[in-house]
Amino acid sequence: MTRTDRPAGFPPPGPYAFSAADPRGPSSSGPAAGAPFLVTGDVARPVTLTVAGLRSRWRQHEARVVFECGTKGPQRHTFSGPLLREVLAAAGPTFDPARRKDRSRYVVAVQGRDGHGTVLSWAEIDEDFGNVPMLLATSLDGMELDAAGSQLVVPSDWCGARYVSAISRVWVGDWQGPLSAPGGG
Ligand SMILES: Nc1nc2c(c(=O)[nH]1)N[C@H]1C(S)=C(S)[C@@H](COP(=O)(O)O)O[C@H]1N2
Ligand SMILES: [Mo]
Repeated sequence: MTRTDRPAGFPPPGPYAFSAADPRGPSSSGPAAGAPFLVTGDVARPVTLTVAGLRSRWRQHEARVVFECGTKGPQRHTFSGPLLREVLAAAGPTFDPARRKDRSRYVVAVQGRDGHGTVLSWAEIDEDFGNVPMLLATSLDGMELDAAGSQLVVPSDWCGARYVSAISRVWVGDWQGPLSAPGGG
């Protein structure tokens, strides 16, 4: 196993290497067939999204990132895609958006088609808390992800494990949900 020391001062306090790119127009490559994933959980409007939908419905941002893979060493990539918080906000999490304390109780679970998955807290992406510009990538190093599926981009992470690729499901919910309502959601 290779191991690269986390650089001093990582993660940077922000702003992260991140810029708003020109919004791309809807894909001209025909119907959005590839790699749909579900946004579900404690949301008012559960939705199935595709990479083409992520590209056409939200402003695209670019993130140049470096992260370490435990087996492959440091990886540098340029991703583009919408902000995770904007996509999830459109699904309507059931918290009271005016109450920061309410928002702070929510978690987000991201699952890949191979079963790898991770959790984050809503507060990590919330502008009033961690304000991390996580993306749901639509492209990776210039390659469109329509066939492969979207990938979670976590510019604040040194470890690559949360960069979940081939996303199949994103679940948003009250952290108490799984405890108080087993099987629910
Ligand atoms: N779906 C899925 N995503 C995943 C993984 C995985 O096993 N499955 N591995 C993670 C790990 S450990 C790392 S380091 C990065 C590697 O990304 P790269 O191969 O594009 O550099 O992907 C992450 N995303
Ligand atoms: Mo990794």
